[in-house]
Amino acid sequence: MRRNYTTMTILEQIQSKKTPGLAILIDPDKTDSRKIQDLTNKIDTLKVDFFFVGGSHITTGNINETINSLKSQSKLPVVLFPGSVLQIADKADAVLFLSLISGRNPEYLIGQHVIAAPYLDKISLETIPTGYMLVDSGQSTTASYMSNTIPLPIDKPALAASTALAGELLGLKLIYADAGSGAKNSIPDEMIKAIKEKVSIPLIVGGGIRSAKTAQEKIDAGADLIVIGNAIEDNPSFINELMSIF
Ligand code: 1GP
Repeated sequence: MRRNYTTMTILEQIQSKKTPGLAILIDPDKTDSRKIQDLTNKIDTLKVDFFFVGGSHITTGNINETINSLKSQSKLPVVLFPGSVLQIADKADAVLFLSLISGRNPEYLIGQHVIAAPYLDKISLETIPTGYMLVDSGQSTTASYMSNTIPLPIDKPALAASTALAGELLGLKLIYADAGSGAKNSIPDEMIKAIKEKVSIPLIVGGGIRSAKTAQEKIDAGADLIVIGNAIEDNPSFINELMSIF
């Protein structure tokens, strides 16, 4: 069963954006309703586009409680960024249906998707086919460990561009280039430019962005949507700095 949309879908919102967007990544392990309230009080909802919710490895957090807190305190759409099928929740507005195209682990290219498909069909959640590319950030990340994949080398922009292009040719609707949560190095500007030269679908960039200057550099290089998690978790006031560029 497919949902009938009377308003723009999340994908259409991303595709039709004329200016670069910002998504705040909320890791259910590292938040609670008080922290979410503190954050939502600081947000100018005209400048933040989405909450992304998920993580490569969730232990104590609860996806549904996190979504409920976000929904009760903000009108921003909540998009799942799931580390596994266990993180799919029907209260979200959409899910990034991630195919880990930088890796060669069939479980994250198609396996988890087959497990999730009947449930996604049942709950009619907007499902956005997304090519997910992990890029080496200078240290091992939970995402590469949990997915058992080797990230793209940081100094191979052409390889990243070919991977993204293959994703687009396969029919994926978004590319998400991620250095991983808390990455030491963010995605290099040169790599972002190389990907943008090859693909026409929107490019999401995240991982290791800790300053407004770095976020601006990623936007200038061609990122359509920036994702920031740790830097805002560590210092919610960082959002004020970001507001000057979005
Ligand atoms: C991780 O891209 C996201 O998957 C965000 O990363 O937490 O380092 O901002 P950070």
